[in-house]
Amino acid sequence: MNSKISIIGVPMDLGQNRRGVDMGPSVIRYAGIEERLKNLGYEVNDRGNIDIGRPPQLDVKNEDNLKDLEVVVEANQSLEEKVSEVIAEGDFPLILGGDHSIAIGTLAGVANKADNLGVIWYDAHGDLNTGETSPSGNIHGMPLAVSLGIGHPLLTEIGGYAPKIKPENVVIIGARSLDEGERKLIKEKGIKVYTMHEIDRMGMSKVMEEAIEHVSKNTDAVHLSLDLDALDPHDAPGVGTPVIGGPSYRETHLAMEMLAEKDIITSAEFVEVNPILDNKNQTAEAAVGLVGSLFGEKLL
Ligand code: HAR
Ligand code: MN
Ligand code: MN
Ligand code: MN
Repeated sequence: MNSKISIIGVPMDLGQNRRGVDMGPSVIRYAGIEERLKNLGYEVNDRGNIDIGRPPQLDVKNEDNLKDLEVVVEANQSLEEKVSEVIAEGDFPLILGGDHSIAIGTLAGVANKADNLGVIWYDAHGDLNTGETSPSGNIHGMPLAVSLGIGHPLLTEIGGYAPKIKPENVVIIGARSLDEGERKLIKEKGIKVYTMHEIDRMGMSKVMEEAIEHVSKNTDAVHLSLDLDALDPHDAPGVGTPVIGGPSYRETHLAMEMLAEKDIITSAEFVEVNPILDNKNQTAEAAVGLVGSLFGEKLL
């Protein structure tokens, strides 16, 4: 693992309806992320937050069924630049959300420097909607589609190129809420998905073995995009769109440990922590625990 980590906060809450997720970066910092990583021997550079040029809250969909498109585009452009800068300086980019729409900018920055980027999308949702298929118009339900080059050109062209990733290099883990259009896209593109059904049947250990194999094949870098709503709401209540029946903290922890063992992750983001909906910062603390295991923390 890279010994230098740069943290970038993205206080974005315009990709969805519930305010509060903009405080995600603050509460994850408060839960001790920097100290946790320093204790593991990493050099940590907290680069502060991306500025979100934020208009009055309208939550109005434009004619393409996209809420707050312009602000989301602008923030993701700044994020793309910041992530590119961090990678150019040789650091591991660790991004703290903010809602999941920020993965658009993260992936734009990360894929800039990789020829074939693998992606692990750990999420209760597929985030494969477009303005046409989205039931909500919320851009946080679209970043994986956007990164595959599918969606509004203002989003897909962030960073000045598209697509960022190829469907065969993506693995979705933990899915249990997929919309009609997302299912269609998964089949059309042949995207590898481990839903809760496969996790229940195979166990997390086997799922991760296969997932790691899948994203390491033919790739030169691997990004982890971890949406805290992937976890069961018992273990991560502080998220805007909880879905019952998810992997536990323990199972997710094991997934992170297996990624650390294989040492394949070259960038990561932890998103969707909403302290207003949380129980005494439990979800931010879970996020920090998972970051610890991703970066090699061991009990003995
Ligand atoms: N699929 C639904 C939509 O597009 C709900 C998406 C919820 N999204 C997230 N991201 N929290 O995973 O509106
Ligand atoms: Mn998501
Ligand atoms: Mn590339
Ligand atoms: Mn989700």
